Amino acid sequence: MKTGYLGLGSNIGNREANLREALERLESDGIRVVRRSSLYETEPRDLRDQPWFLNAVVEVETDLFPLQLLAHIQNVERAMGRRRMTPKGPRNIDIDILFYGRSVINAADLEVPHPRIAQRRFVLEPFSEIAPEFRHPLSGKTAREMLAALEPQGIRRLNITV
Ligand code: PH2
Ligand code: MG
Ligand code: MG
Repeated sequence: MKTGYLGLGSNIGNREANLREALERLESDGIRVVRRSSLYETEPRDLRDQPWFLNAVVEVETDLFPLQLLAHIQNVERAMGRRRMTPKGPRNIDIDILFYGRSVINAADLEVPHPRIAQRRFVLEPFSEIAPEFRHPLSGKTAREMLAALEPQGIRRLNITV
């Protein structure tokens, strides 16, 4: 059994309903959601000209191996009608593997830890809420430390968990 962290995002349609539907679909044989952050309304990063996102982070316990977990996540995204669109552009649902235990994975279609965690407030704020002392396996920095080192970015915590 491994502990993993997933980042969820949506900026199209009913964003909150999309995140909740994704969590419901994620929970199945071999994967259990054990902690949930608040919802955060966040300024779009990378591609700036798109609607604001709702983001959240969850902790999961899973028997799946990393590529099995990825396949399961992609099935959920597909079941929710996610189409391939502009890279980093608008999407009704996005589920990213942030961490898989303390594993470092460099496969063709899966990089773990997610390579942009340390630059993203929309990941680090919800992540620090549920795992402030988790250490990044490569940098050795805790979630709290990575967050403290980051410049301001538009973000607002909603008073509800995902
Ligand atoms: N996801 C991206 C690109 N930019 N910006 C915010 N605020 N939230 C996201 O989830 C997000 C983004 C690519 O996956
Ligand atoms: Mg993403
Ligand atoms: Mg993704």
